[in-house]
Amino acid sequence: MKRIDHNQNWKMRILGTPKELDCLTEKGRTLTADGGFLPAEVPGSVINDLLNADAMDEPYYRDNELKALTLMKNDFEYHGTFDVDADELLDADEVILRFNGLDTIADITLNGHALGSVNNMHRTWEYSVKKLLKGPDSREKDGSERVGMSGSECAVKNGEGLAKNELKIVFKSPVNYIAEQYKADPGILGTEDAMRGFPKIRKAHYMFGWDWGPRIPDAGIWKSVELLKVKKARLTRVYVHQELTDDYSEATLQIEALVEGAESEKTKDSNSTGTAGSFGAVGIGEGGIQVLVTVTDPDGKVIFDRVDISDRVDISDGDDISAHNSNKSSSEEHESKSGTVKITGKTLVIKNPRLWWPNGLGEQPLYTVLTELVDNTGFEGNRLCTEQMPEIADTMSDGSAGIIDADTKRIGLRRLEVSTAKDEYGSEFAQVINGVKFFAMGADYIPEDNILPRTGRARTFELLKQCADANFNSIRVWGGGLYPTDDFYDACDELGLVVWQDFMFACANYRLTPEFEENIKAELVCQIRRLAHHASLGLWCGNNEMEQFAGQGSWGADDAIRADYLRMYEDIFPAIVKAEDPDRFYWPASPSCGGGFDDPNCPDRGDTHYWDVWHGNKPFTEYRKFFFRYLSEFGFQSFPSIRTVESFTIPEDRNVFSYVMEKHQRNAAANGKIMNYMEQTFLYPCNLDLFIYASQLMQAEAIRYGVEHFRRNRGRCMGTVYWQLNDCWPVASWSSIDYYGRWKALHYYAKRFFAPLMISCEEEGLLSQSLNVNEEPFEVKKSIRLNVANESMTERVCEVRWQLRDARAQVLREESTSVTVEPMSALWLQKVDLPEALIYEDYVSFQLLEDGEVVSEGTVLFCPPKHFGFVDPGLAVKVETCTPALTGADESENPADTDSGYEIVVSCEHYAKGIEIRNESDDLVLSDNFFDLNGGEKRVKVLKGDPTGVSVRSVWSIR
Ligand code: BMA
Repeated sequence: MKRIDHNQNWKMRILGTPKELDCLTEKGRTLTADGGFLPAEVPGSVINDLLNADAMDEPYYRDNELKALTLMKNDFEYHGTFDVDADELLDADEVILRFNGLDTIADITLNGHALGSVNNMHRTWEYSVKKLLKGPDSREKDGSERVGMSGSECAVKNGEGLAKNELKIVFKSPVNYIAEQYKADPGILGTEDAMRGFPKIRKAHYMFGWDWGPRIPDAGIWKSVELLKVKKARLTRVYVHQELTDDYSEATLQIEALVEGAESEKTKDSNSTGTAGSFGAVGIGEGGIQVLVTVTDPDGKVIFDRVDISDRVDISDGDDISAHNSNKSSSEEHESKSGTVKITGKTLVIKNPRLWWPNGLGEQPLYTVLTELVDNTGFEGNRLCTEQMPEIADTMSDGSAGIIDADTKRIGLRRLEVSTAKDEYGSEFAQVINGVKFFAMGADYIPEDNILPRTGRARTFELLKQCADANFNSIRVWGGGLYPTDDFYDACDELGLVVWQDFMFACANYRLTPEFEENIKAELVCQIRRLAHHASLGLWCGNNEMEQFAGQGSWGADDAIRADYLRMYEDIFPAIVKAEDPDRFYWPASPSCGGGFDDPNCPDRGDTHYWDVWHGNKPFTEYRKFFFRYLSEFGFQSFPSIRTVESFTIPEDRNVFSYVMEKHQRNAAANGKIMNYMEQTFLYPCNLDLFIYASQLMQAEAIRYGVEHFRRNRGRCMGTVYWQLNDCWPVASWSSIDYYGRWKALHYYAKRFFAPLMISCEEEGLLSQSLNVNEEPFEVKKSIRLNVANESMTERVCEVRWQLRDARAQVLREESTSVTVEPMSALWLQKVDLPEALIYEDYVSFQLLEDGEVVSEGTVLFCPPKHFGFVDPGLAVKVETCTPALTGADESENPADTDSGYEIVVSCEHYAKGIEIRNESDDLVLSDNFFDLNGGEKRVKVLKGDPTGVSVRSVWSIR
């Protein structure tokens, strides 16, 4: 099969009379007057094209979101032209036009013929188009039979053997569509942060607004368009089963290929675009069509060379596999059934496999599995030379050497399971890699942008690398967004980030009409087939928060909605996962205790979303009252850097309660919450820049307070995935990295609290007893209890030191002890009472040393920072250049860290808490930041950005 991308020669226009033209710039109004076309990018979007033409204003600036939303009340037309080579057409048995992603409600026309209508951005759409394509008049070519349409309709000849074909896609306004849908069925509701009617369209929910996202539902051809030239047959799915022996000395691979016969001229009904394919007379196996598998090890060495797996053919046409796939009745999607066979040939045994591990636990070696479909009829003896590299073979899959299709997958050899075994507390929820239970450490991922063409491989990779740099081993793809692109999973495979993958259903009720059911079944099959081979894919999860909300009757969920709920997530979805990805764990919802509306957010079983801190206004000390089994959401908001704020404001807007700032704060009452928590924590920060700094520190402290507690209770708790990693536009939110990639304090904190070897302190002080300064005086307990968490596979022998100090950092008392920490465990030290400590003037510092080097450290106060008697720490900062090779010691545990060759040296005379280092543009990424110093100095590496003109501040500055 040959793929020809069809992403060039596109234009776009606003259909009809654009509504409320104020949403466009003056230039935009001129350009689009009288239905004028603008150049279009594919893949791309309406907003992207209009921005490229200066036809609209930046939607993220001030309140321009409103203009963008008005724009989306229009319909849009995309128009593309492409040439088809006559010889190629003649050569193909079938030509398929494939849309990898259309957003969302659209009608497609090819050369004036309606191909079909689409209604799901999460699916791919295919149409068999050979008969509709315009080819040149054969009489002018070589006398062979004309391809394409009949003579009278044949295209005007356009150069040698080429003719223009015209593709038209009309996108309906997503805003109007959901408004109509809502009117027709007002009982289907979801979160009030998104626009009414959003559950009724299979378009990423967040695009209609969320409690961190704007209402900017862009539209367009968001993924590539391709023409697939099929000869005889093609591979529609390759599934790699793997099994590891209990001692991990052998991995057995079994490759299962679905081969779909081309839709031949004879079998095809010209009025339909979706009739079944057929192999016709071509058989499977030697002499007919063969499936050959080549496996290459992580070093590029071929370990299985074109092994024929066509010895076992299931002529039941792979029906069990495709049973849930698509629409039998609809002719709109080309999904042939009866023309498909399933091939599961001999198994391949890899001795001493190099195992794939999550970040921090080992390597991420990836094997390559190349599956080739070879047509031996007419190619007797013509076998491709065996040294051929997979890439070469892939590009040659055009039939020239008998290869008619090929599929390349990179896989990791590992056993990745989830244990939900019952135990003394309830039931655990623990991910198990190669027999080892690991503590999941990560964050929830939301889509990176509302304007999808702004995203891409480099940006996604950088974001995920920064997760690995911060010692993440996990990431949850939250269900209100999109199924990320392949780039996302490639990066997770390479970086060792285990993906918790929600299906894209969140915070909404759905009505399971037959049409909706067919649509979502096809969506699931399509996504599972695309993603199932990824080493990083940890589990599939039915939805975000719907078991909890439907169960409690939110958004009008009644018995009918609940019945549909159960059908979807506890019947249809697991059956599809079983058919399409049988080796993977399925979990009905997040949070859940396993389904059936059985106390979904129970703290003692399954996964939990804990929001009493933040949404419930509880102090973050509340975290210590719980021992969740796996915390898949908990979070705390902060403001992004002042530089990020400046990007969307004018000076007059720069007050957190201003109209524009509130437009960029989507969680109702959140600014009040920040003020409330601020009041409990810090002195009043007297300007916006300080307020932002304080809000970030507060967020970081809150999440640290939780994570350290849960890691100390490793075993009972086996995961902390905080809400949320990233932003989709510049906004105040729960993220740890903002829209522009700026690290908030939380991301540096995460790097420390997710470090494999981590010391933390469970202190007793005012925070855990009473924050009311006017309470009748009582004896405040002051104590520390240290804990060392070891999330690594080796036993660690370390030294623990702690000191009681005064505010000038003078040591009043100190102790040290040596500890041996078992692999994958957490070790408590003895509690130490400190009756002599002065609540408002003394603090405790502690360090964990390995081979004489401090690998983890921290400080705790006995009162809230606002009441601590900080003295001016006398902070100073300087930048030094150094040659990385000469400095030798790499302080970081992260081999992924890069090094610019600059070091920043921070020093102080007295205790400094929450030291922030930043440059003018606030775009540094450092090996550490927002740390405490007990006097003395600390050197940090500059990993990204220009350190010229750096400045420092600490909690002492918050006044
Ligand atoms: C959760 C998520 C999101 C939301 C977040 C913050 O529960 O699933 O719906 O954005 O909380 O409120």
